[in-house]
Amino acid sequence: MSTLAICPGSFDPVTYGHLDIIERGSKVFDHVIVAVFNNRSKDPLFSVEERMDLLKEVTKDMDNVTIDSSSGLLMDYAAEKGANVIVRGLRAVSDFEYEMQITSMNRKLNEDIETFFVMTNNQYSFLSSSIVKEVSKYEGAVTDLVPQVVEEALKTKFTQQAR
Ligand code: COD
Repeated sequence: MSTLAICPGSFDPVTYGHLDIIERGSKVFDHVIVAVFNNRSKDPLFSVEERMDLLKEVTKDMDNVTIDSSSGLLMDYAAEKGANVIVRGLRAVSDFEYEMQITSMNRKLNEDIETFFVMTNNQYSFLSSSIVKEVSKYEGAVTDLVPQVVEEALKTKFTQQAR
């Protein structure tokens, strides 16, 4: 049986932490769809299209990874795609409670789709899109945290906002 995994998230914007999880997932599962969800409770910096474009650029060398988006329920999306796995990253113990909550809910919604957790590389355990945006907003260097194309997109976005 071939395995199709969904790696869902906000990716606002994609960081090296996200890439670490996507890459690890792509080595284990036959195909990975990275799905950008339009989370209405968050106020995103980048549009869904901008986030997808950045993801496409930074995953272009991963042959079994594709980028998509959705604005519905994750489990409906996964079932529609015929996925058997959800891949989520774990940074620290602080992620655990939130992940346990959404995984339990997701399992109630569809118990045929399993969630797999991947522990990030230690060097990214503190890294989040929010931290990257905060540092970049005040013109701090985020070179070690995001790919160059993302760093440039952040600079452009904050310059536009300052006008
Ligand atoms: N190292 C490792 N993993 C990381 C790192 C890092 N430094 N940073 C982020 N990650 C992982 C996260 O753990 C997550 O697995 C993934 O990367 C994406 O992270 P984010 O922060 O971009 O995305 P989230 O966590 O905000 O995404 C939330 C969803 C969009 C998946 C969620 O809101 C959702 O499922 N929405 C759809 C609606 C739905 O079905 N809701 C019901 C859920 S009960």
